Amino acid sequence: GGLAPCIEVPDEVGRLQLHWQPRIAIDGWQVIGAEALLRWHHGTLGSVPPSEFIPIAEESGLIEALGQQVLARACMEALRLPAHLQVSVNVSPIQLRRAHFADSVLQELHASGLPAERLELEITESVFIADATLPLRHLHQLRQCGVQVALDDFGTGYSSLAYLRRFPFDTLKIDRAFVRELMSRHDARAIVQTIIELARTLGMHTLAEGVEEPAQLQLLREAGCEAIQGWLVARPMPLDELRRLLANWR
Ligand code: G
Ligand code: G
Ligand code: MN
Ligand code: NA
Repeated sequence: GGLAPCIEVPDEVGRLQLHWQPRIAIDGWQVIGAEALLRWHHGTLGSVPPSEFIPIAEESGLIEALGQQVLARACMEALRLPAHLQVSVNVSPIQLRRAHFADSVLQELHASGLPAERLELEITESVFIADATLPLRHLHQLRQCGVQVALDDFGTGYSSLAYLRRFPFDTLKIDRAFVRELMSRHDARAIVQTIIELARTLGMHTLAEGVEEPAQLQLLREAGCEAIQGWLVARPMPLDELRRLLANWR
């Protein structure tokens, strides 16, 4: 298909850029970290969203090299952010099925000098659709070394609750589908409240994504959510822009 031949050209890697979206503690409004989101600027196609090129990279097997590039760059850029900020990197389930995934992450941390505690990997529930033995072994190894692990898009999978028994995630990221309906749907509100209580019981942190309106923030605060990410605070932006934002933070 259309994009596949383009993305296999190695030169394209040069047009890949990380954008950073800050995350904020609801209580105190400090920036506690930022999520790295990949952007691809194609010469003729313009800006191609990750929702289009990530699946192609996954199908073509290019995701392993791409994921490694993202990790390397994220670690390097993280060193130009304040040391108390954690950086989150999205990881494809395909990456987690490679024999040397954990080793390559540790190698990247070592090469960059970024402390393991500053790195958070975001895993999606789709990891659990197939046999998760190897992915879980990688995650356990990394977590033992201090790397944090978050469950992204929580609540959208088939049996989300069962996944929580399979790995001690550090953070649950409440999917923005629930946040979007927080004001309009009573069931969304009940689900979010339940996720937050569950996370607290299990000793996990909570973060709501896709927060766009003050009213959503208010409900999340009342529900006891710890942190948010979303356009209400800031859109994803290049590193230098994030550094400026942090310099002028209230
Ligand atoms: O920025 P947003 O449109 O930026 O991202 C869309 C989707 O692409 C999200 O589900 C996000 O997790 C995913 N994504 C963004 N960057 C990366 C990346 O570096 N690796 C992987 N595997 N997914 C990413
Ligand atoms: O699946 P993941 O959480 O990694 O995806 C992050 C995606 O969410 C990115 O595409 C990012 O650009 C997008 N995003 C971040 N904040 C908001 C927001 O407040 N509203 C909406 N609609 N999308 C957002
Ligand atoms: Mn994510
Ligand atoms: Na998400």
